[in-house]
Amino acid sequence: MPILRSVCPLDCPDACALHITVEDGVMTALTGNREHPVTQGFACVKTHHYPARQNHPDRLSVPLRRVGPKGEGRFESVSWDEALGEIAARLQDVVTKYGPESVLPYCYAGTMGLVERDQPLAFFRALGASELDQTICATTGGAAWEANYGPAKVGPELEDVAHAGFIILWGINSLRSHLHLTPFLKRARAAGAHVLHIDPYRNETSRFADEHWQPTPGTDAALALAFGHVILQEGLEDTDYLAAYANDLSEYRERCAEWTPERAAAFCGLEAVGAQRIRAVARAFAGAGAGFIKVGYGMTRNESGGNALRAVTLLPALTGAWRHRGGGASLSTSGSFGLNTARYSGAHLLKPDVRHVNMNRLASALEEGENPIKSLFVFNSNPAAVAPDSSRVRAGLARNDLFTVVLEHFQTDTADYADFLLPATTFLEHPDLYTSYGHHYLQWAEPVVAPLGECRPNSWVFHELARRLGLEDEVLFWDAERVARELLDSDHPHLAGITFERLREERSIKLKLPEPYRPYADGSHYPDKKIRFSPAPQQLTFDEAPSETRPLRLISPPGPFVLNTTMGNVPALLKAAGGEPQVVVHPADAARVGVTHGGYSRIVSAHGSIVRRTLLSDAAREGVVVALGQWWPKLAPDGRSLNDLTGERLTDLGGGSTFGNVTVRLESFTEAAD
Ligand SMILES: Nc1nc2c(c(=O)[nH]1)N[C@H]1C(S)=C(S)[C@@H](COP(=O)(O)OP(=O)(O)OC[C@H]3O[C@@H](n4cnc5c(=O)[nH]c(N)nc54)[C@H](O)[C@@H]3O)O[C@H]1N2
Ligand SMILES: Nc1nc2c(c(=O)[nH]1)N[C@H]1C(S)=C(S)[C@@H](COP(=O)(O)OP(=O)(O)OC[C@H]3O[C@@H](n4cnc5c(=O)[nH]c(N)nc54)[C@H](O)[C@@H]3O)O[C@H]1N2
Ligand SMILES: [Mo]
Repeated sequence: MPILRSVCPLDCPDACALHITVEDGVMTALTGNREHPVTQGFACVKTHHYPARQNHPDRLSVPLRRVGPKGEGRFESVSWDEALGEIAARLQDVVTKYGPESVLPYCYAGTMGLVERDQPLAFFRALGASELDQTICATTGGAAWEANYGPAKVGPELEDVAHAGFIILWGINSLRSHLHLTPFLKRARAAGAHVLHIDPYRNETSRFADEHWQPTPGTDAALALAFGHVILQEGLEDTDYLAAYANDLSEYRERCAEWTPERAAAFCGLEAVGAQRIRAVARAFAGAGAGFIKVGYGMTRNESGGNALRAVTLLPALTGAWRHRGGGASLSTSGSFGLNTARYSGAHLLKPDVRHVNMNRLASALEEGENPIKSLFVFNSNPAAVAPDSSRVRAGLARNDLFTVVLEHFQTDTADYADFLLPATTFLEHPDLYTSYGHHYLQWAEPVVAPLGECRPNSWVFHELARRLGLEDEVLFWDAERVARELLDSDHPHLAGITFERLREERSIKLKLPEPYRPYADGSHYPDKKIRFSPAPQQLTFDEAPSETRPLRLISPPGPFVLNTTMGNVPALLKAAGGEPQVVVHPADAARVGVTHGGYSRIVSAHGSIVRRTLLSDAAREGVVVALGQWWPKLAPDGRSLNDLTGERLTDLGGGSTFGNVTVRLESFTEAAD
């Protein structure tokens, strides 16, 4: 029975090296590659169930054309030739009548493989379509990181976390969203490191940690500045490191002075932790030398999110932790790969003055108005579920004058609105190149099974359309190997000696990093090497704050058993996740409105309302409603998306999404009453 190599394509920092069992041409099992230093032989529960997704009876296998009204999801099968011919003609018609900027691609991270992920954007850039700003997830964190440390998000080696002396898992449920960090946390702990988890929701990672603090969401900047307060007040900062590599510290000192531990404890809702413990942790972090903070994206999804991430990730610069192996902070390792992206995804074809659409504002871009989008191409994404203000997104998708093409594995809620629904291959059926945002291995995967039915890679579809529209740049027609060779054609030192031939043979190659790799030991990556303490980060106040009508804040962390909505129709995973979407509410908040454990409640925000089964637990802190994971709206009891509750407001930095900003009220719900 052949065991074949592949790479997990899901949007997760771990980018696991996989072993796939194929029997009679069918994938039957999957495990982590034992030889891979990060994957270490195990896959997470989601990926472990990928065979059930791959062989799902509902996989799309032929091109489809809409027959019923938009949103109803009724289609007839057509040949590829007919589908592509008609799509090209209608696209050409839209471009002629309304101009190319009336066309918008909507894509994100359904696959992290670079060939099938963003390379198709070359087609849209050549066309002169509106440019999608891919802001739904990581841009606030990225902008904040780069504001402190200069170009590119880089971080210490995952493996070096084993050397950390004091670890803060700050706003990350790493046991679920970054599972392969765990062995290194355990090693650090065995060597004496203390692990503190800072998260408003008590989850698997809180139970793993030695200590858990449960702050009010959106207050992280205040807490980080209070740590700074103690460190500066007690002279625990690394004066040599700061003298060499900090820009002006004076404003930062003033900010920290304002945030006494007492004030922060009260502001952050950490009365139970107390100012003394905040002081003790600041001392221990500074005293550990190799203090390490793993930051998640959760803290960035609100109005003060960029400032929060800046304040938190300046702490290892303040203490000089970057000088020590295993010390520092890590948001992402994605900037370490040094690939040549000059022409990747047609970057060179992007017109400087073309219209940009922030993907968090799809609802508005689709609204009839001055120049609404007239043609939408969706691939690697499920905007009817994941994009903010989804009732308005759906209203836009329902427009009869919008020509929509969706490339998918399944008939998602978004696909229900397609004029053409095209069957896409999975990562097991097409080759691709993978970086990672959690480790430093570059990986290549070849197909391990034949495509199902008439499924085709995204790249093939856009090659065909480019040909039909007479577009000419060679980049539009690159195959996977050509894309990989181009990306590897770089003189970045981290890629020294990594050729496509080696990658095809070895499949996973570690970047050539200095040993030990301490990316900010010699300051920032700005030309002057100065880390930007100034302008100083601050705790911003929120325009959308809890009020009498909406007293609770809603957060929506990743679900343990799903990956955004990608695994959202795999029965075993849905069962493990409780069979239907749920929210967790503190018993005191529930009691006030008469909501009982296991019953349904209506959750009302400024943008909409949804009905969800409600679990009462102090795992959610008082004042906070936790909605676990993204579900297919059509599989929710009311057929609605969690994002009916969220809005288009953007963050303080990077134009990011504010999924953690929403204020809501809870009402008890009985079907009889409604
Ligand atoms: N199992 C699973 N793993 C996933 C995903 C998934 O859907 N499921 N999604 C993947 C994707 S797309 C991404 S971007 C990453 C997400 O990565 P992260 O956003 O880092 O996600 P989590 O690790 O769940 O960490 C978010 C945590 O932050 C907490 N949080 C929310 N608001 C705040 C706040 O204001 N302050 C603080 N301190 N904490 C807060 C939440 O309760 C949650 O536990 O995970 C990836 N991995
Ligand atoms: N309320 C709330 N909303 C959120 C979040 C939140 O925390 N709260 N998290 C946000 C975050 S962090 C993210 S990253 C986004 C995620 O948003 P998306 O990137 O849209 O992720 P998914 O929902 O998983 O949808 C990906 C789709 O791509 C498809 N797909 C996978 N591989 C391929 C392929 O090779 N070809 C094609 N054509 N399709 C493929 C899958 O079948 C799936 O339907 O959601 C965001 N939405
Ligand atoms: Mo994400």
